[in-house]
Amino acid sequence: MKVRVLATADIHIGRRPTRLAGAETAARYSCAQMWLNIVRRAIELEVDLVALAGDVVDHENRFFEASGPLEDGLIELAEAGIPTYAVGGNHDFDVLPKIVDAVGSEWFHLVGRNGRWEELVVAHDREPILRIHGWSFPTATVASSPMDDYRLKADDSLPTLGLLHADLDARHSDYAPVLREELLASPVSTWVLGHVHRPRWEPPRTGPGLLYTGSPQAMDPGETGPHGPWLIELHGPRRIGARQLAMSRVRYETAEIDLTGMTDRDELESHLTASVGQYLADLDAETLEIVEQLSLRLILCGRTPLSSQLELLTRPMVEQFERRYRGTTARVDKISNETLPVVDLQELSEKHDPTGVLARTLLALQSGDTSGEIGDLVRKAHTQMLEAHNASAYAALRSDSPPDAEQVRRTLIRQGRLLLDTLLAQRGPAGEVEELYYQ
Ligand SMILES: [Mn+2]
Repeated sequence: MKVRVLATADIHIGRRPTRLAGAETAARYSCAQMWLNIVRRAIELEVDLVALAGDVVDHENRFFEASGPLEDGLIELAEAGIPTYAVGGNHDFDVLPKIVDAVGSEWFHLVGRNGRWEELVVAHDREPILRIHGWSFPTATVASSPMDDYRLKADDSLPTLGLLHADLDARHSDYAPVLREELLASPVSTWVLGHVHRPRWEPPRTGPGLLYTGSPQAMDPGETGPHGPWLIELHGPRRIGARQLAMSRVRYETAEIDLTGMTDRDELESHLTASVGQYLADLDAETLEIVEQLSLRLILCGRTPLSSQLELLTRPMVEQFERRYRGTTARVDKISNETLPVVDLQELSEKHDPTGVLARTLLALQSGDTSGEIGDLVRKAHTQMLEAHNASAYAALRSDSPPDAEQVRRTLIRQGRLLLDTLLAQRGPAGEVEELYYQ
């Protein structure tokens, strides 16, 4: 028999996504609304149960704000005959037990109260269908692995779901640090984990599957990519499938835009607008259908004479830019300038400082000059590159042909440009002011 579970964690009821335009942080995209949407999806899908892996509620001081929507959802699920199993996380270790007791429903179970592992068996028409092993945070911080006390047993008579809020492979965490080996050595069919907001599913191989459901509602620019609850199907203790239902209507993304060749404000503006438009048009149809608010962080790269003015030139874009494509509205949350200035080597070569020396060397290398000092430099570099090429440590890469004089020259130019950009960036605007001052 197939068991279907709608699983999620880190709903953080009480919070709202950040960095959206004012009006849009309102009810429609709140985490409370996401919880109610998840409830309705669970009922539509007629799942056997809902599993919540902690941090369902954002904080104790959100008790009144959170308890209403949480209770409403639990009651809707109960009326549809769908039980809910939850463990407490570091955010709701205190408030979740209170809400469970307040609801007092046989349909809502807090598993592993007070940091004690607990096994519950889920039944359907009095037939056991699934075992749950769960552990709840007893306090806001837990600096040791909950797996140290895990003694529960499981066999292949029923699939077993491990429900835990924990920090995977973070040895010195205050939030229930667990090691992958500990989880994989346990007898459960799959772990459903909370705490990390980035979703990740590792199907079972030799041990259990590992699912970090991630936050169902994307809440800040760090939470990129699709977000939503997961539908887990257990066809038996070792045959498990899981897929994300990308329900978050808010999406945060980062896009890189190359500004090479841009020389004035108009060109820059139309290039940025076109690039964001293209980004939207390239999203797949399913994403466009779900995502209503796309919050973009742009990283500008390439080489442009506008490099030093970009903060000023792009400020209006961060404040006012808005572009729609079908039902999706894109806005720019932040622009990072990683462009490099266009360097005039000829002009720089007149200078009597390290950048001048480097500029003269680069001009000579680019001209193909092989006389005097430049010739010596190329020959020395060639000898050293051949030594590295023939070193026993790189024997496995020996199939590459040894560098010839032309490759050496090109490597020197590339490294010289990098060095020059680094020197110029260190000198920066402050250095220029200083120069003026002393002139
Ligand atoms: Mn947490």
